[in-house]
Amino acid sequence: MKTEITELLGIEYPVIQGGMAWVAECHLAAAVSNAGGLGLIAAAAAPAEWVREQIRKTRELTDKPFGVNIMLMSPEADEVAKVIVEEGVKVVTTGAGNPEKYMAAWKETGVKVIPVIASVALARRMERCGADAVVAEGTEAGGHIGEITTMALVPQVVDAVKIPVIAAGGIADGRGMAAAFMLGAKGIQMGTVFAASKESVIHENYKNSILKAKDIDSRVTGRSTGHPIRVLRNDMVRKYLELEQNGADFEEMEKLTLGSLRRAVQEGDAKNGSLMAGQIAGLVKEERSCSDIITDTVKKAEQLMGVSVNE
Ligand code: TUI
Repeated sequence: MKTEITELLGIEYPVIQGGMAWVAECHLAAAVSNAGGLGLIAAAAAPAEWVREQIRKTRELTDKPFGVNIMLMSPEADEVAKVIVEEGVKVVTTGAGNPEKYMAAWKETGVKVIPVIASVALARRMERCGADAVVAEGTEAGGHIGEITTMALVPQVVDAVKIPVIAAGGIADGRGMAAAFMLGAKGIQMGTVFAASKESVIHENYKNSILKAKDIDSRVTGRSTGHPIRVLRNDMVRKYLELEQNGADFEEMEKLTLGSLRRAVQEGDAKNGSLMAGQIAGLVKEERSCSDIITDTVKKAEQLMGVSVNE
């Protein structure tokens, strides 16, 4: 399946893995890349040296292209930006901010830069400062989100920029992929379905929470603090939303969420951990390999579109 994205990145299928904090490490990244997509290591708030180590480990597990996702709110972001250059990483995606100050250094060394954006304004700005593509991520996505749905955001971003657009948020199968192409996207990014894949190293309780989730099981915490995060509902989320509704102060709410993603991913605390996942979790019913996920998704999308995407 050839599109501007497969050509830009030198990959077989225009499928990118989401940069999921604590979830997207070397094994998942390599599995997605080996399956013909673009695997990503999520730098999240991890130390830059951890990212370097993960890059080197991923290279041992795959000879295909892979990338690093930088979470721009991380205090380590400056250091991670340097590690990307030093280690010769080919692709970087960014989230939760504006990566402008790193663009010149990355472009100079030939790193392909794909910011994840949630608005037309940021997409335009990223194109002006040299982005190679953008991921337009709708509010259906898991984790830190914007306001606009994928259905409304993708065509508006497609009309606003000339660089290729990758659609994200609410996509977990070939129907979602075909819909994204109809909106003008040249590729898709999926997170939740890969978090629940066989190669994902997250605790089985977290995986089971995704597999069990229904359509209405996600909630958004942090709307009042300006950091909206989509997670699956549990005891912690109920308490958080109660505090938020009662106008509790930031520190009180922060106490609940501090370390909560690690508690979910590593300890399997499905009650008090932060189970970041998208609204599409209800569609993810079984643990499949990354290769099965990608080939099923692409096959179904091609069948629905009736043509190969380059025609
Ligand atoms: O970044 C994501 N998803 C994430 S990051 C994350 S880790 C985290 N943990 C706690 C608090 C915050 C983050 C978990 N999930 N997706 C990409 C994304 N970026 N969605 C929305 C945005 C975004 C939002 C505002 C990008 C830029 C922006 O404003 C930039 C500006 O300065 O204008």
